[in-house]
Amino acid sequence: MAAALADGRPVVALESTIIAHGLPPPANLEVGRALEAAVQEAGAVPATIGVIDGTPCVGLSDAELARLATGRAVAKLADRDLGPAAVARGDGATSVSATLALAAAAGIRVMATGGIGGVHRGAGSSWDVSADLCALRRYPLLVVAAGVKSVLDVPATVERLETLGVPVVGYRTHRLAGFLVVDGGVDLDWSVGSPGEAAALLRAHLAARSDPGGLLLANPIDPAHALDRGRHDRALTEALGDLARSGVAAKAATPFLLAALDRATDGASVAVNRTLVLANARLAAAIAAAG
Ligand code: PSU
Ligand code: MN
Repeated sequence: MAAALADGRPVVALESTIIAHGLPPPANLEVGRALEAAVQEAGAVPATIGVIDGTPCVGLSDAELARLATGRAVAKLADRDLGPAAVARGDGATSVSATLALAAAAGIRVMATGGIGGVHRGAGSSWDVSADLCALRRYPLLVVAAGVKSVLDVPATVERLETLGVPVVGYRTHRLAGFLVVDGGVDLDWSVGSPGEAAALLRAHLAARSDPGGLLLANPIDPAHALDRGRHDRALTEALGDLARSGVAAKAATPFLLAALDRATDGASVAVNRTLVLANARLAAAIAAAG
């Protein structure tokens, strides 16, 4: 991976929290491997990022990926956790924010995930806003995601991204992608239509400001594979009810909600999540290759 970067070959960063905490076993390891294969097939080098025995790894081996997918004591790491995790010498899966921090330090400019974190419902009193948002402000990468996870307060997340100065650009659409469903319910000012245009967007973004930070490219799921809107909304109501009754909060909230959606849809949400994250990895690879 380091050699690939040094040679100027296209590299795509992939996160490991979606593997360790976002998807159930055994689908999680299978998806982790499929993401790397998808990036390779699309002409780029995958760098799945995580922390092994406290050491950040930009480009996990297959054994390390399996360790994060199956381990019991794998911490969920945001960017602020990287120092403490190094001292504790434990294993950790990197969320979008920690993945961006390590990818930026390695010189990677493109990353893929499923749906980014953001403002949680009820954040007006809980103040639960994902570190993903400040990380998008901070680290100069283009992040391909199917928008914002639909369990969140999506319009509030879009407002925060505006305040933070993070561009949100639709891929072949002027509507925000809706994670498991096609439409996220928010109009976007900007759109690009091809990997080449997205690569040009990244270059222009990095050139336009002295301290550019990142940008979000929102890639909607193929309508043929999306979760049916009614089924999604019913499952979401159930999942949010489960969360409220459970008392689960803070960093456990997102994994809890994704698992609750999985239960409420008899596994359909996991299949859709797999499809959209693979599509994002393919698009990210095409953008990196076009850059
Ligand atoms: N996208 C997915 N599934 C996931 C995530 C993203 O399709 O599990 C993870 C990412 O690692 C993201 C995290 O950074 O969820 C957000 O967690 P929180 O809301 O606690 O910041
Ligand atoms: Mn949080």
